[in-house]
Amino acid sequence: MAKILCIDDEVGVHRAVRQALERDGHQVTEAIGYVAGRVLIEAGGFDLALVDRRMPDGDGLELLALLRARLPGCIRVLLTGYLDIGAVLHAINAAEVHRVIEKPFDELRLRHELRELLDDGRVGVHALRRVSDPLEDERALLSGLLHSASFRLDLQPIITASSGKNLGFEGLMRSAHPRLPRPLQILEMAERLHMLRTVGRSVASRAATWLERLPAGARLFLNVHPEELDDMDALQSQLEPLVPAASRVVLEITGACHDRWAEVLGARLRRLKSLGFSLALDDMAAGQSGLVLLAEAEPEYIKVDRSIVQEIHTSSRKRRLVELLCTFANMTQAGLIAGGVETDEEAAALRALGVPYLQGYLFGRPAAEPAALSA
Ligand code: G
Ligand code: MN
Repeated sequence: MAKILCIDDEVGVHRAVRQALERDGHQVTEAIGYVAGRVLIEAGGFDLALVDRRMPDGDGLELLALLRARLPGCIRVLLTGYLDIGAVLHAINAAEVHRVIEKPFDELRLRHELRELLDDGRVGVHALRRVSDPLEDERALLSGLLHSASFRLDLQPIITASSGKNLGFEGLMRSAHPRLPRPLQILEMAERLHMLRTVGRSVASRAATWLERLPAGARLFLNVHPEELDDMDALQSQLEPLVPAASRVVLEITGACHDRWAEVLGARLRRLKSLGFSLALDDMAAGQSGLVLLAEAEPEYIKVDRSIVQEIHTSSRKRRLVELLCTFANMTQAGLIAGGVETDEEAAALRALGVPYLQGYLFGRPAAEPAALSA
């Protein structure tokens, strides 16, 4: 924590400085104008001073000279709206200022500059340690990853059971980042930092690129995070790059966790449909509220969860359940997709039950360059 003196005639500047620096745990003392500043400098006890160049009742450069004489250990920063080159150069040459910050400044930049100054032993302040903001470091890490090539949208094929042809692909996030290798880690971090939208935008832009490459008839299935449905305006703007190709895009809504707003869900999902997107109900049978969604969402596709598909050939109850879903899907003109198919036995049992679409490692893992596209 550093004791910071801010001398400026504008109340708005004080507010911005206080807001920025108190976040880093600093104690900010305000002086409105030259005269008030002079009094506080005489009183002393500051580690760093921010001084405005031009104030109605006096010149900030004079105060900087005074600071240097009275409080030589105090770091001196000149705030100036007009880059008054001559006077500023003079001040720097006379070693009256350590740094010049031009107004208006943004909060992050101010914090960054002051941290550098407070960290820098050469300006004579040894007692101060950098107070780092772990949240900000994490935000920078995540944002860096999302904008880099280490963050990918890999594609896994979904095939038509009868012909073996591709219905399309599900886009799945993948990361090559050593600190955040798993998609779930990325989502958890994004949730915590309120950055799900940044993730969504990054996925949408990669999806738009894929749509340019996929065969015209192929569908692209994309997972929508439940929290994204809380703010439909934000979701719509996030999906904007995909709207021109919306008829080829299927948004997967998970059936696992929508209890808290089942009543409003229908209207929200209709809005996505009105933009031209199709819907798939994901993780059917894995969560607790899938049935409500089957009624509310009127999905074009229903995806049966891996937990039901696994070892289905050995369980008559699992087969009866899939049979039931097959009937429901047929009656509502929805396509049933069985996910997580790993073995020939599972695939054979699903085909025998009449499941029209299959997805799983047996047919292809999520890949950065799916075989079906290079063929
Ligand atoms: O819930 P959702 O269907 O979106 O989950 C997709 C996840 O399931 C992805 O992480 C994908 O890699 C994984 N997955 C896809 N196919 C299989 C499979 O055949 N077996 C297993 N264990 N996981 C799979
Ligand atoms: Mn999915």
